[in-house]
Amino acid sequence: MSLFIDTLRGKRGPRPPVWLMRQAGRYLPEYRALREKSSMLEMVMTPELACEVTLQPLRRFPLDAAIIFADILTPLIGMGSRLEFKKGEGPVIENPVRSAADVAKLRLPAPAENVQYTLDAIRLVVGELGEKTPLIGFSGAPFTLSCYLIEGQSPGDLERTKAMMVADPAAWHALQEKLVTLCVEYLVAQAEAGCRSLQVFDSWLGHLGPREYERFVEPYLVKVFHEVRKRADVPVVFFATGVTGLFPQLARLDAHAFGVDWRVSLPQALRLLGREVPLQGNLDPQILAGPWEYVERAAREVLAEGASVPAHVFNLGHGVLPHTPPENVQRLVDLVHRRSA
Ligand code: 1CP
Repeated sequence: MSLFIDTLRGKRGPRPPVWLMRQAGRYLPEYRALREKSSMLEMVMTPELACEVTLQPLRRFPLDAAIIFADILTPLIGMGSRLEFKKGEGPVIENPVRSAADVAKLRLPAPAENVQYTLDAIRLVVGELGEKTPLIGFSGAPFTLSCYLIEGQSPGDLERTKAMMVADPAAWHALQEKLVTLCVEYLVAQAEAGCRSLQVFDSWLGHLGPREYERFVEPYLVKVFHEVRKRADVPVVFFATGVTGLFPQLARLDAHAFGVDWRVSLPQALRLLGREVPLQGNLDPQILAGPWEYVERAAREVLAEGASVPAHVFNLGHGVLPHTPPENVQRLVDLVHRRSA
């Protein structure tokens, strides 16, 4: 039994469960120490290291879930992308996808071949965590993965992505079909390896308006949820930022719960979604990095709002920032744990 899993399935417990997006990462000195010796990709691709980094925040804080240390971009390597994480620049893909011919060249190896290192890391983490703390697996959504593949770097204003969408729809749709398969197979494989929940990250979706979302993205995202729910019996969360204007459309996804960023209140998000569904969020990560007195006030406000929606998983509205004091994370987790509904 797990408070986190029950809450995602719509069952309210004595308090909201809490985990934080990017809870493993540069704000932790023990992460930076390992990172000095290995690159980001080496850490992801070495199951023992990925397992260690996944567990680091759990050793410090009594979090209610762990998330496997990987990246939404690592499965693209097996498709043929030459991916690097460059210091100060973020991800760079040396051979971006710019044409139908580039799309045709993308391979679709099975997860056991493509991301065996992550599946092995999941088995190690699950062995360490046992029954008590569930592990979350994740994937980038087809749209956000397309943004990185096409732009070849942090997507910016999505100039080339939107150009392909409208100027070469055949290439766009062929790319989406491949990425739906990648995403579904990757998520199902993570559940089979022991993940008890899955999260789909569509971090760049907020750059689209509702009409282009409906035409170029929605059919594929619907398919991802439909297929994953058919094949894996674990709750699946959808997360994107800046998508308040797309909530009426996103509500049609067969997701167990929705992650909400800090730009909208939880009750307002629920009204826009228009259906009774558990929500996850939504403290502003920038606030968490500031003075504790204000963090406390803001966190209590999130808790109060969370009490008015069908079920609430406490989280940030986006990932933990590198300049966040670990002390604030400690106090935040304690604050949520002291809360009983
Ligand atoms: O040490 C370092 O320099 C690496 C920084 C880092 C980390 C810790 C990157 C590079 N990825 C990760 C791990 C990661 N990425 C996790 C692991 C688990 C955890 O949360 O503890 C997760 C869930 C992700 C997901 C991810 N990667 C997303 C979706 C969520 C989001 O933040 O919107 C995205 C967009 C990425 C791409 C990515 N990877 C790394 C960076 C710096 C970026 C963003 C670059 C950009 O601005 O486009």
